Amino acid sequence: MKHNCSFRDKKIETMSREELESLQIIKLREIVASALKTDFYKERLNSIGLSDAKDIKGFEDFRKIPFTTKDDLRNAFPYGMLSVDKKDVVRMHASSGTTGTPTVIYFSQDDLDAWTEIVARSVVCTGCSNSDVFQNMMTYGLFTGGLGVHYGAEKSGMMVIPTSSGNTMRQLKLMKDFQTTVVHATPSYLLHMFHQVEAEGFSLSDFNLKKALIGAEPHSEDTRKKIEALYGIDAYNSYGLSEMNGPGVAFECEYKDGMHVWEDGYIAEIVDRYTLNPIDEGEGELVLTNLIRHATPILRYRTRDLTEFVSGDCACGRTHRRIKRIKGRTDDMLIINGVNVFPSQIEEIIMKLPEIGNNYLIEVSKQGDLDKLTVKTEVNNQIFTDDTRDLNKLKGKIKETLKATIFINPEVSLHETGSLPVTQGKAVRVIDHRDSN
Ligand code: DLL
Repeated sequence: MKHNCSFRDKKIETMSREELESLQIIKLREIVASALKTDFYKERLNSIGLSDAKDIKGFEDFRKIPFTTKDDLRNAFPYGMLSVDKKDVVRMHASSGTTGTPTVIYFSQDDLDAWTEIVARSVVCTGCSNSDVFQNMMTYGLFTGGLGVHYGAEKSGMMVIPTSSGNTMRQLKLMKDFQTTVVHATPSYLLHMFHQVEAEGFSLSDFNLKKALIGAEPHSEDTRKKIEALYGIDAYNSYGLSEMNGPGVAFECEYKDGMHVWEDGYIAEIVDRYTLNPIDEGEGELVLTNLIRHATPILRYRTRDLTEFVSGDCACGRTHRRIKRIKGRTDDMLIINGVNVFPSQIEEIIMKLPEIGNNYLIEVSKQGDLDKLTVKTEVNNQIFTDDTRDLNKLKGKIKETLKATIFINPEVSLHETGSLPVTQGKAVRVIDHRDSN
């Protein structure tokens, strides 16, 4: 394999640890100053005696800041985390909350510029250059994967084809017509797309694909290798979350040996998943602080993602620390074809319907290479009459309501009261048949 390491900003990407850490502290003070302008952080930071960002002298002070959680963001909905005047906000994105309330993030133009720069750096770090044609197959919309990568990819000089997700026939046609060299997609979608190539009347030799940037959902090293072998390309892991802007938090370089966390943009900590104390070695929960988004500052955010730091230096020469691929989550959030869903969201929706009984079960499985969500629910027995129209109507209603809220088209099956399994003790509501390792 050819290693052709290129830097976008060599000075920043190869800073010494000392330089990086002093830059982080400077940026931290600026972001804490913005945080103190929000109702939420003003109260939270004042409660630990922090009322002036200048009081942050180093990492010791930083570690006194309490963690921020998804629930905090949800409780601050819609504007409790906003630190600037609404007229200075130019974009918002949102992702699933644990219940119906989404978590929302706002960007000023400066915030978007900083994010764009970091995404441009990320794609260059995988070897992309202005001679590439980049097809962005991630959803454009509230999800950050589409628009977030779009501007960074443009900034890197690539020609961007903004296809968004879905419509495989059209994706393949555009890949052929414009000789796309790089795609950005979820790994599950790329596996799925491969099986459509022949079915849609194409052959691999029609394409000029060289690379795939894959992320937004957990996947194994074997999945990466499978994608690489099927298409004859290199695939690079990309990690991010909307609370930290979206994609561009951590990216693999050409050596594919862990993802570099851009430490001039984020402070990464790994904490013991039980004690929540920061650890330098071993697996734990990733906690991130966003140093570059001032309109919605988020400090010490518990991502719930499990990973560990990669030790040693990377052969590419970048000094920004690397994290290993995400091993799992510490909460029950499911990622279904790249879309985040909490079981509590599903429960909230179905339990509002009067026909629904007490027990339900959520099953996630693989259908081909894509994930499939099945919601099995007990219903009042009156509905099981000879007339199946009532049943089908109810099924349709549940499907539609779920689809409108969680953006996933589930299979729904209805069961007689008392027929779904009941577990002793804590109810088991979710069975995940996928193998995510
Ligand atoms: O998934 C942002 C993104 C878009 C990342 C495109 C990469 C590419 P959210 O919808 O907020 O944001 O979901 C964030 O997805 O906390 C992880 O659990 C999971 N996740 C994201 N990237 C990876 C990855 C986007 N490379 C949540 N490996 C995160 C494993 C990932 N899990």
